Amino acid sequence: MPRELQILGACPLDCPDTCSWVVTVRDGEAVKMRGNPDQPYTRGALCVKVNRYLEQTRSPERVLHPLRRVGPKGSGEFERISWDEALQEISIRLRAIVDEHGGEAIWPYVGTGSLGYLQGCEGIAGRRFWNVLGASRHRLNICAAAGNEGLRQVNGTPGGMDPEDFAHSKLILLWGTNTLTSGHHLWKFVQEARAAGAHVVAIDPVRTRTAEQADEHLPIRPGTDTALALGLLHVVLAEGAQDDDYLARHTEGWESFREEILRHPPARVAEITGLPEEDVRALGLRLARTRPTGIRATMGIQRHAGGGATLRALAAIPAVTGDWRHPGGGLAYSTSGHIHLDIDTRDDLLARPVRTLTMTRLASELDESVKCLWVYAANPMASSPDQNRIREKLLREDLFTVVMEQFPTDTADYADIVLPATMQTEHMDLHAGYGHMYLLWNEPATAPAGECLSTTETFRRLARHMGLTEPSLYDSDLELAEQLLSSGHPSLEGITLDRLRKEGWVRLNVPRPFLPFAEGFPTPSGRLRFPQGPAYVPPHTATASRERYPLALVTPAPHTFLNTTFGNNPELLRRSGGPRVTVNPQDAAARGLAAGQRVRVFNEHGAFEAEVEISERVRPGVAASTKGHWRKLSPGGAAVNAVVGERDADLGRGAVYHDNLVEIAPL
Ligand SMILES: Nc1nc2c(c(=O)[nH]1)N[C@H]1C(S)=C(S)[C@@H](COP(=O)(O)OP(=O)(O)OC[C@H]3O[C@@H](n4cnc5c(=O)[nH]c(N)nc54)[C@H](O)[C@@H]3O)O[C@H]1N2
Ligand SMILES: Nc1nc2c(c(=O)[nH]1)N[C@H]1C(S)=C(S)[C@@H](COP(=O)(O)OP(=O)(O)OC[C@H]3O[C@@H](n4cnc5c(=O)[nH]c(N)nc54)[C@H](O)[C@@H]3O)O[C@H]1N2
Ligand code: SF4
Ligand SMILES: [Mo]
Repeated sequence: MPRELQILGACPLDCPDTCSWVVTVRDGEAVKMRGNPDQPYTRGALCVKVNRYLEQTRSPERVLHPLRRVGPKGSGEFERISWDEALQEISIRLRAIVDEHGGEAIWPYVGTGSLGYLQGCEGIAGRRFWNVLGASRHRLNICAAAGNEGLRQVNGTPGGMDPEDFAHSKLILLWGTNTLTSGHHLWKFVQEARAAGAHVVAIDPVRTRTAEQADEHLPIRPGTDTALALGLLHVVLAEGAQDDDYLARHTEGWESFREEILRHPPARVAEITGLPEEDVRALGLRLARTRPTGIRATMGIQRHAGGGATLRALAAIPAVTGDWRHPGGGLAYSTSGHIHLDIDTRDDLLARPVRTLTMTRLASELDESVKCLWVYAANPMASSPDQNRIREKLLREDLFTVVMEQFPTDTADYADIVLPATMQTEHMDLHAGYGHMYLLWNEPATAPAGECLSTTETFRRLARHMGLTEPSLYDSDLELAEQLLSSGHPSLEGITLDRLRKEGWVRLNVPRPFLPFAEGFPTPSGRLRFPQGPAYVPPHTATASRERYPLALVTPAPHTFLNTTFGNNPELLRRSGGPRVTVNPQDAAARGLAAGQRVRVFNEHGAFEAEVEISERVRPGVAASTKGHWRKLSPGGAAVNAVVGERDADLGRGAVYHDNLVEIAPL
């Protein structure tokens, strides 16, 4: 009789949905993975990508043992070595670097490949080890830094609505978010609201699959959303629909923000946003008259010069309308602000203060002062801005590069040592969704493939090999999980590790419906702080010269990959259709482009090749491609981040992936 087990786990990927999954294990082998039907947010479905997760764990391409470079950097030529040899070589190199140059010569570059609190970027993984060595800090600003900071300034936290409460909304604004691609589990709550009569509006320069399903689509000019927010509020004030009582009791800085709103009548906003004035007015009226209105904005909308200002402006809307009082009203950006785990990275172990290096600035900050680049759960060669310059930096002979990976990525090709990493079915982890209100436990379903090790185990072994004596470097995964859950915050009351392991997922201990700001905000004064001064920060594409590079390129999430993860899955790669760029028929005609033609997309930073798609789905003056394609699997050996610049957004040093100018020409 084969022994069959059902193991509860969680999707580790950087997606708001953090699904609960069930893995069927037969005779020690994972044979089936499905979405957990009992979990209220997952409700039995994963997604087109993760439906292939088990296939990926068995991929013949997986890195299964430590590797040492034998060819030139970037060649991807490696020889197999043992873990002992790898740890020995790494120990010697790290010791020499610390002795000669100090710990700050090490850049621990962790990415978003896993959001786990044990194995991934949200938690402890490696950080105590780096503190003992005195390594530089890593600013993980690649995804949500500008928006987080903007919301902290206004609301005191990036946290907002419980996304499940969209079921109660009467008007839903899907604002710069492609729900059906980048976190589709929200859709059932949108549909519930719709069944009860809600109106759904998508605000996006691209007619995405989400925009197509919405009741209304406003094809806004990229980076101008702050102006639209002000214009909608202008109509709300003209209608006298502001909630004066809420404004008086729970906000500050209203008078000056009100003046700023009054400077943005719909006619002016129409000019900035490229939307018809009557559409701005009509949506403003709808907003004025519909309670509750729920706004969904996620990460994409902030990838502009004014990304922080945009989230500040969006946060102002429910404060003016008083929507925070009602279930289904408010703004849902990320629930991460409601997660209060105790992430004790033991910063007290640092002997002295150290510098911080910035994730999106790898191309410029990977200079001679960095002697070791240690990449884990990241694929910067494909994901980070200014790809060509990163490549040059990674070629430096005296740079010692270690990459912990599951696959031979574009980045792994530049490693001196590659360490084989476990996948989610092979290690344990603790997760919290950033698009829902649950904690999840991931129990390993199988033994690790080959000689793969988890992040936590790799750092424990390395610490032992280096003879480090700090006891907390040796805490087991279960001990770390207990520590994480021990913050004492009321939202974790009753959530024990035992319970999590047994049940797989547990809702945070918060009321339902969840009205986080009905009675005030987590700011020092307890009041929301309206933005002061000029609210609108124009995008780069509006302030830079468009003479040589006239098209505004946006590069959002692809349907078939998650960032560059799955970019090597043969079926998903086939379904993606390869690198594409979509332009409006007017822009295609001006360049003599024919549908399906191979083109070069280029600017002062570099170029990539793509197949051109000609469609009214993008507004004139805009070109749309996606992130996620691997360089080495793309025609021409370059991908979209070859044309993305290293500029910072206005707040948090956020990235500007949707705010670049390009030109397109036939190949
Ligand atoms: N399938 C899939 N899902 C993913 C990911 C993936 O790669 N693939 N990535 C994950 C990660 S890491 C993240 S951070 C999230 C990202 O997911 P989202 O937050 O949805 O962000 P994007 O896909 O970058 O952009 C969303 C939409 O915003 C539009 N947009 C771009 N600029 C503007 C603008 O200035 N104004 C407005 N109104 N709209 C604009 C784009 O056209 C796009 O349709 O998704 C996660 N989920
Ligand atoms: N043009 C453009 N570029 C973008 C964006 C955009 O909108 N446009 N979006 C940006 C955003 S939002 C993000 S979040 C970043 C993401 O950029 P990165 O953080 O670099 O994420 P990925 O590209 O998914 O690469 C993650 C890698 O981690 C590996 N991995 C997964 N789990 C583990 C693990 O447990 N251990 C180890 N050692 N490795 C693991 C995977 O195999 C994968 O190769 O990309 C950014 N890049
Ligand atoms: S990528 Fe998102 S939707 Fe897909 S399984 Fe993971 S959490 Fe769920
Ligand atoms: Mo992200």
